[in-house]
Amino acid sequence: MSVEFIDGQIVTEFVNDLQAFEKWASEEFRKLDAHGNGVLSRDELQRRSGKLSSTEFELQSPDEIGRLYDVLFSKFDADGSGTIDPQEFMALTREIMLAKARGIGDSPVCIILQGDSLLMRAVQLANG
Ligand SMILES: [Ca+2]
Repeated sequence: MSVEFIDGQIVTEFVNDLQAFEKWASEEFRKLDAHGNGVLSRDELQRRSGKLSSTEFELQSPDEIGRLYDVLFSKFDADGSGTIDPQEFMALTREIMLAKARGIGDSPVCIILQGDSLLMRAVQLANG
């Protein structure tokens, strides 16, 4: 765990680095896929929101993040199957991170990073 300053541009550049981002997204998908059936349920996705709210984005309450995931889940469950497949997950995660990048904007914010989070990868990439 470490404390880093991060701005929206660092996040945006990482998300737009398709090779790095797709590698992270596929690893994260496998971790979230608790049932190992190759798709994510709404409940499997919700576990992630607790992690994000407690470590990386303390300004957002769990309720706010829950509502965000409700909206995004229905938006990105493109085929209406009630589950998110890897391709849908990547689109979902990308949209969330770009939204967070816009929220952070040009003013660096201080955040606590943990091991394998996407923002940690973004900071490592930016620091070379
Ligand atoms: Ca689906």
